[in-house]
Amino acid sequence: MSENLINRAIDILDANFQDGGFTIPSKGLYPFQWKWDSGFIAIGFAHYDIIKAKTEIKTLLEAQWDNGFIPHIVFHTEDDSYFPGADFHRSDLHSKSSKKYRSTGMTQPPVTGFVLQEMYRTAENKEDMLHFIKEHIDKVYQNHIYFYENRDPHNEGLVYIYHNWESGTDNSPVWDDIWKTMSPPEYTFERKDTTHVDASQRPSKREYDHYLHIIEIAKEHHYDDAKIAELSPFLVQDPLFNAILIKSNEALLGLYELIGGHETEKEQLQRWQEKSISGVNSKLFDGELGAYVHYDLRNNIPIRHLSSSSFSPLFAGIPNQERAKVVVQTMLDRFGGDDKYLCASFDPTNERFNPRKYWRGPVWINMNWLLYYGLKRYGFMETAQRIKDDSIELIERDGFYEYFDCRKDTGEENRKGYGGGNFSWSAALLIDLLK
Ligand code: 9WN
Repeated sequence: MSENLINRAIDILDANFQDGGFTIPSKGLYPFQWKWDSGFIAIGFAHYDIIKAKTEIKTLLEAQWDNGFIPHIVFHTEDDSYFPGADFHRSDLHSKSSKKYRSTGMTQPPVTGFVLQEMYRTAENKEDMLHFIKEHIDKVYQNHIYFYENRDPHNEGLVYIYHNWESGTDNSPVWDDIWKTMSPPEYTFERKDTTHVDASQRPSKREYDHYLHIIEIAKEHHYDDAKIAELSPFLVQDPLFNAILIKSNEALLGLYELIGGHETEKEQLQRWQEKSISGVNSKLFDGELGAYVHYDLRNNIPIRHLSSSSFSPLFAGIPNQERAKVVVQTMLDRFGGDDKYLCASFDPTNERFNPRKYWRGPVWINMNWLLYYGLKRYGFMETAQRIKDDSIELIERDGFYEYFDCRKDTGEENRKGYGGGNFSWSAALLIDLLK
């Protein structure tokens, strides 16, 4: 039976792989290459088609800017079925943007470091994979330099995101308090997402006004990082983004060790690690809530809500064992009732929770995958197994959706899968969980 599921997943990934050497997240809804999707997809490919896995990462890194930045969407093709597209984002405004590929001027969680490590772990031909890693690792390291040099204005070891799309958790209720501090114009534009997916499962028009407004401000300043840090109404230190950076630092350290030499890079990575781990623990851990929270750097205030991102530091080994126990207990108490699948993207006990709306409650397979490895890392084997079983059960029941209802009994209909169908990272990470 798991063979059957794996075969279905392979069919989806192969169908979503494009001639240009990249994989779309979901046909219709997302027609380009996305940064963190690309990484998760490569992890899946590595299990059965190492050439596609390598191509995916190579293509992404080809779109890197001269300052080390890797954009969140690379617009490889002309396609007006997605909004906002290349003409809106105008990456050409930045003097160091890629001359070859049009892209957005924002990024996404820096998964590529740990993805290279996962590809090495999975590859049968280690020598060949090490050769590939040697060719590409410096670009990933440059991407980390970009973050530490441009996104940490107070030198705290914590990098900021300047847009909710950079978090990957687009319409999380965590941002609601920030939207209250802004009053963007009511833009006129044509949404495309709601032609593919029921509007009740997507962000609202007003939320999109906020999303576009932040980009307009960044564009006015030609995507200059210093100006963005000074002026963006959205400036957040995100525990998920920082945990992923830390996990990728750790992976780069291990890979440079394997390659040999590279003392300067290793020392730098070590210094970043110490600073960032202590930064996340001292600034983003909320003792009362028993987990990590976001920090609003623009308004200098912690955003005291629990989301699946609150537990993601487990993935990067950030808490000590004692604190990890507290974090897992919080997850089980607030998100883990017998009536629920793990792990809701937002606190089910909070009034802002919505089990069908995107990042406001549904279960996401990429988050479950991170949490699974995080739980295993600390030896919470029972909870790790539960999160793995829940992920498989949801996909098996309803298919390879983008996100799923966390309630075992929805009380109305029994459907649990929402958003885009035949979703690439759900397929890719399921392969990894089952292999
Ligand atoms: C904006 C591609 C991306 C994911 C994000 C997810 C969604 C885009 C959108 O789709 O965001 O980046 O248009 O809604 O939230 O995590 O990378 O799958």
